[in-house]
Amino acid sequence: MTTTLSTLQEWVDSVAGLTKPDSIYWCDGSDTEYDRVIAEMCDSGVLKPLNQESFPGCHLHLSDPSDVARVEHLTFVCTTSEEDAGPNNNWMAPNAAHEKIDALFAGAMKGRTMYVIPYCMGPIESPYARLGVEITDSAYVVANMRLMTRMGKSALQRIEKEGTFVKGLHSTGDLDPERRFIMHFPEELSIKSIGSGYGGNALLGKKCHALRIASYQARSEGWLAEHMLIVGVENPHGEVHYVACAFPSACGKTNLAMLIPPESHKGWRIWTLGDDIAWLHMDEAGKLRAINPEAGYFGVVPGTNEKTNKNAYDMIHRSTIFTNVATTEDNEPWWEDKKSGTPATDWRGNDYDPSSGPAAHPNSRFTVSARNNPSYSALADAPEGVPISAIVFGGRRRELAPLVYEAKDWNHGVLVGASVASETTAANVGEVGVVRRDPMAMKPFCGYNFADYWSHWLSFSDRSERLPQIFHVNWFRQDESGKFLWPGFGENLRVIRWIIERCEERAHGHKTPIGYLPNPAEIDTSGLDISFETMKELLSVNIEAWQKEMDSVGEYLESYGDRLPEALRKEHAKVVEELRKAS
Ligand code: OXD
Ligand code: MN
Repeated sequence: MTTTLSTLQEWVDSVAGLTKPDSIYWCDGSDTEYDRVIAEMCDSGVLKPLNQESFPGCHLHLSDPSDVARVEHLTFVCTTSEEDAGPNNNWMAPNAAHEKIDALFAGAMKGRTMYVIPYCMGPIESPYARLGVEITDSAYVVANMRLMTRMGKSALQRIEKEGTFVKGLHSTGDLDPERRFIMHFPEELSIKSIGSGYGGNALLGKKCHALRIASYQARSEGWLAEHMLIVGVENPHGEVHYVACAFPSACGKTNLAMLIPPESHKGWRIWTLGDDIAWLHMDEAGKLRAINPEAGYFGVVPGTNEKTNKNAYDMIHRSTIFTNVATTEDNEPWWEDKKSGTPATDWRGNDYDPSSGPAAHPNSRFTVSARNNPSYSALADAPEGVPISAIVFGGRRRELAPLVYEAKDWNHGVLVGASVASETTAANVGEVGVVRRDPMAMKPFCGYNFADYWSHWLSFSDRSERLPQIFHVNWFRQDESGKFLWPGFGENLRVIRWIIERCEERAHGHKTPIGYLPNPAEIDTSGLDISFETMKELLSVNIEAWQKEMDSVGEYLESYGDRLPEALRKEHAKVVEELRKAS
C-alpha cells in the first residue's frame, strides 16, 4: 500500500530521509495485519501472551520503568506567538522546536521498521470526524492505534478524498527522559513526539490530536474538543438522555461511562458512547451533538473489579493489551483491588515483593476495542452523534465541593468549569494528591490560551438557547478520618438521575450562591447505608469556605491578565456578591 495523495507521499518520504528506517510499512487496518504485528512483538519479547485459556487474545507489555505516564513538563504547544499558547502550556517557538526535535529524529529509526498509520478520529462516515496519519517506529503503537481508532484502508481513502490530515511523527527514540519531547504545532496541524512509548505520549490520535490539536481547530471552526466521557442514560420508560462529563485523568470517567445501575434502580441503563474524549458540534436546531472520536479504551487498570466496573472487568478478559500490570503464577494479569488471585511478578518483571510498592503500576492500563464493551451504545457509530442534555464537570476533592450542584445558566457554567480543581493522579509523572486547578479537566490538553478557550465556551450562549444544562459533581468527599462520604461507582446513578430530572424540569432543587443544589429528598438513597447527617453534609454549601475558594479562583483567573473574558470576570463577581450577602 502507498498513496495517491502527493502531499502525504512527500511527507512520508521526507520523514524516511530524516529518520533512516530499514523499511517502510503502510498499515491497512486488517485483522491479519493486527495478528501478525502481535505475533512479531511476541517473538521479539515486546509483548508476552497472557494465560490464553482465561484471557484469550490478551497480552502484556512492560514498558521502560521511566516511561509509564504522560509528561506534562516535556509537552509543548509551539505557536508563533507565545501568548497564543497561554500560561497553561509550555511553549517553544516553532522553528526552534522543529530544530531541536528534528535533531533527535535524525537517524532515529535506523534498524527499525517505519509504520505509516492512516486513521480517522470519529465514525468514518461522520462529517464531524477528522483525519490523521501517524508515522511511528513502534509496533506497540500500531496495535494500540488499531484498537483505539478507525485505522487503515478506509481512513486512507477518506484522507485521499479530502486532502487534509494531521501529521503525527513518533519514535520511541532511546527512551532517555532527557531526550523526550511531545511537541504540537497547531498552526501546521502537526505533532512530533520522541522518547516515549507511553499511550498519551505515543498514540498520537488521542491526547495530541483529538484534544490539543483538535481544540485549537475547534476554536476557529466553532466547535469544542473536550476531555469528556459520553453516556446515554435510559430510564425505565425507555427514554434516553445523553450526558457528557469532564473529569480529570484517573478520576473515574471509565467507571461512569460503563456504570451498572444499583439493585434499587431496576429498569435504568447506561449506554457507553465514549470514556475520555467528546467532540461537540452545534446542529441546525441549536443543540450540541457529541461524537466520540475514539474507537477503544485506554483505561486505568488498578481498582477495576466486578463491583467498581463489571463491564470493564468482563471486557478486559479477552483481546486486550495490558501495560505494566503484575502477573500471577498462572500467568493471568493482576492488579491492586482486582479482588482475586495473588501477584507473583510485578510490573517491572521482578518477583513480587510487597516492600517494593504496588505490584501493578498505579497508572497501568488496558487497551481494548469499544466493541468488547457490553454496554456499547448502538449510536456510538452514528455519523450525526447524539444530542447532549447535560454537561457535568467534576474533580477529586476531599472537601468543599458538594456531591452535585447545577450552574445558574451557561455563562455561570463556564465559570464552574473554569474553576474545576482536583487532586493530581498517577496519569502524569509528578506528585500525586496535590489540589491543582484543572479547568474543564483540560489543563494538560488545551492546545491554546485558556483565556481564549473560555471566551470560545462563552460564545456558545450567543449562538443558541438550547444548550445543555451544566452541573458539577464530586464523588470524593471524605470525613476527618479519610473515609469517603459517598459510596460512588454504581450508586452515582442516583446523582445522574437528579441531573436528568433537572433537565426534565421535574426536580426543584434550591438556589444557593454557587448554584442549584438538590433538596435532600430529591436524591434517592433507598437501600443505601448513608445517614441523613451525611447527606446533609454532602449537600451543603459552607459559605466561609466558598468565599476562600472564590478568592483563589479569582486569583487564578486574573493570572490570565487582559485576555481573560470580561463576562467570566462578571460571573465570578456575581458569585462573590451572593456569597457576601449570604454570610
Ligand atoms: C488518559 C489521561 O489516559 O487522561 O485518558 O491521562
Ligand atoms: Mn483522559
